[in-house]
Amino acid sequence: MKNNKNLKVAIVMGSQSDYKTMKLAEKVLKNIAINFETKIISAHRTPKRMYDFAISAKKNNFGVIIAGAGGSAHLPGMIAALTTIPVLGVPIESKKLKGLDSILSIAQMPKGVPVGTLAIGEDGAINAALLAAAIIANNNSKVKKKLENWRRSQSRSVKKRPS
Ligand code: RP5
Repeated sequence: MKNNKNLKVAIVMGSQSDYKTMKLAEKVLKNIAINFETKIISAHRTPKRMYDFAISAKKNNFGVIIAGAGGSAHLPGMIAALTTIPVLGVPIESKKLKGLDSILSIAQMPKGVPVGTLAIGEDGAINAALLAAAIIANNNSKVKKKLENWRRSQSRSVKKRPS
């Protein structure tokens, strides 16, 4: 890793069809001013692209990888097998099983290669970005402040009474 202070986040996803969910992660990272790169990488359709990305992620200065995948969702686990950079998996809501297939595939990693699994769909994408920010914040005080501001503004946005 070149510079511990300026680690980037990678947002990868198995298909163009995942982008409507994963773009919410981009939105949060933009808001917290974290550098990121977004790519389509499929474990089964573009295995070489996945391999090349994962083995060069450290030298490319990525500090966290967010991987969204749906169905038989092996992308996060396969990337995690190839690098020790923390991998956060976002289970995409699949058409047939509403994301139950995705979340079980991502969460049920056998011991030895962990993937941090978030909620199915949009909530998962947003929380993956917030968790990535929290990991980056450990070594980056600017990001830490931005994340704390984000939380404060969320609290302020909650009305005291329903209307
Ligand atoms: C997975 O298959 C992708 O992550 C996507 O969620 C799912 C369906 O892909 P498409 O058939 O829409 O390209 O690899």
